[in-house]
This record gives sequence, C-alpha cells and structure tokens, in this order.
Amino acid sequence: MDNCIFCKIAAKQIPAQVVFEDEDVLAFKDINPAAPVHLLVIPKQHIDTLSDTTDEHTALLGKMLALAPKLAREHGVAVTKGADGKPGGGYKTLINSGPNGGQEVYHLHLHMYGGPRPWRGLG
Ligand code: DGP
Repeated sequence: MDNCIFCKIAAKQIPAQVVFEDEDVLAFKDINPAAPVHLLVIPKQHIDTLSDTTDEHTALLGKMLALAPKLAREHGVAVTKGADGKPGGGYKTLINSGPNGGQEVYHLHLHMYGGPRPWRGLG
C-alpha cells in the first residue's frame, strides 16, 4: 500500500532493525520501545487491522503468534521455570485494533514486550 509505513519497512524502502524475516512475515524493533524488548511482527501483505482478516488468514495469524515465543527465546525474555517450579521471565503479546483499541499504524501488527519491569504504559 502506497502510504503505509510498515509496507515501506517490509519493502526495505525505509530502515528498521529487522530481527526475523520469511516470505510471509517480518519482525523488527519498535521505534519507541515501551519495554526493554519491544518487537513488532507484521504480515508482509497489507492488512489494515485484525478485523480485516478472514478464515484465509488463519495460518498467517498463527505464524505471527507462533513467532513470539521464538523471538522471546532469542531476546532473552522467554518464560522460565525455576528450581522450585515457579515461572519466571515472560513477555506480553498485544494487537491493537481500531481507534478504541489504541491502534496508530493501520497495518496489522503484533506487539511483543518483554524484559524487566516497569514497562511504560502497560499493565
Ligand atoms: P499501535 O499503537 O499498535 O498502532 O503501535 C504502533 C507502533 O509502531 C508504535 O509502538 C510505534 C511503532 N512505529 C511507528 N512507526 C514506526 C517506524 O517507522 N518504525 C518502527 N520500527 N516502529 C514504528
């Protein structure tokens, strides 16, 4: 899409710190991180919002979500289990959809936040 910043990142027309890429998706560092690790996972094809997806996008959405734990491991924020069996570490995944969902960039994206808290503006 002509005027879409994330399409331009996917097309390498503007720079981003890319951490993963395959034929369908791209993951890169958020320009304004709200947590020590803040990554965005986007489909390479332009989709405005999660509400614009259909059954045809199920595999793509699954791929985007399944990437989060892999990226978490690579960026040192995976969920861990201590000797006492209690979980540690961890991360948050989030998709903002539409104005009331707080979406600012209208190209579907999955946020992945992780690392030591506090994080800015996030529960
Ligand atoms: P959202 O509110 O869910 O639409 O979040 C959009 C996110 O995109 C926000 O955290 C900042 C990030 N962002 C906006 N423009 C750019 C950019 O040009 N490059 C990168 N890396 N991130 C961007």
